[in-house]
Amino acid sequence: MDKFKKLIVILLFTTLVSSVFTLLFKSPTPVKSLTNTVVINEVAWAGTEASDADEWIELFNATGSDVDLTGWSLNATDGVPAIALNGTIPANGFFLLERTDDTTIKDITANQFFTGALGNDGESLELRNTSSELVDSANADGGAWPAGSSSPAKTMERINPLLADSDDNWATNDGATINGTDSADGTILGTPKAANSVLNLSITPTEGVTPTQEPTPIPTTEPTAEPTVVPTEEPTPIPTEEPTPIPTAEPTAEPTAIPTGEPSPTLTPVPSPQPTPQGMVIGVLGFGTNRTTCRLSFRLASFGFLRFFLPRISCS
Ligand SMILES: [Ca+2]
Ligand SMILES: [Ca+2]
Ligand SMILES: [Ca+2]
Repeated sequence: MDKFKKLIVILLFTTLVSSVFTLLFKSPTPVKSLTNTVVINEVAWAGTEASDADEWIELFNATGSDVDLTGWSLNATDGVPAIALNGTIPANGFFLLERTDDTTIKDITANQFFTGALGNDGESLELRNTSSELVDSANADGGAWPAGSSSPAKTMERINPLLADSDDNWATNDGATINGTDSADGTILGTPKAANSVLNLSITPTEGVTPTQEPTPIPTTEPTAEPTVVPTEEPTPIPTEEPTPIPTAEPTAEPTAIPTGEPSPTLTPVPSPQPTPQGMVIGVLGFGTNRTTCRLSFRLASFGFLRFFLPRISCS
């Protein structure tokens, strides 16, 4: 049993040692090139308003890690200036090179000094790493500087530090976004150790990886609002005139019957022969109770078409 236990221990130990050796001597993952991770970000080739000799250059580290620039170089292709860099540029930070001394930008401390003038007619600058690999450039195609001005002394600023050097990727400081003072306490028309006035991209660098250009989102056209149907005004009903009742003809007065023709004469009834009154007393004969009264009366009599009264005397 003891021999068996010893065998187990030996096997386990061997396996452990083998694993450790595998981890220790495993071929390291190749580090990606730092090309384009540190860029030439701003060039004050015209100096400052205080002095055209007060030139300065700003580098920018587009990665999330500090980069040791020692052993790197920043040279003009014509040989002046030729700067052997020394120092570290912080992650997403700046590295300021002032010409001659620290008063070029009075209120900001330089990371390094250099000598040799930057020609105002144009220079081609190259940034190379310790292996002399070209990391970045400024005005690589030569000729005049693509941006910046000498009067007033405005710097040449990189627009997008993640894009390669090209004339289109440089612009003149806008004169509004500025910082720093020159040796005469004047304003510097540039942005030493600060974001460029013309910067148009926010960067999110990935450590140790060559930053690819941040895809600028294609601005989608603002969706036009769903065309809202403009509510047509509720048509206000045109008030129809209250129909005025057609006046019915006033009932005409009961037409009075127009008497036609001559009124027929009403026949006056022929008085029937009235009994003659008792008549007029014409005399009394006798006395007392034996008295006789005689009266004269008339009686209507007719004879053919003639009519006349006949006198009559009666006594009683
Ligand atoms: Ca300074
Ligand atoms: Ca110059
Ligand atoms: Ca700047």
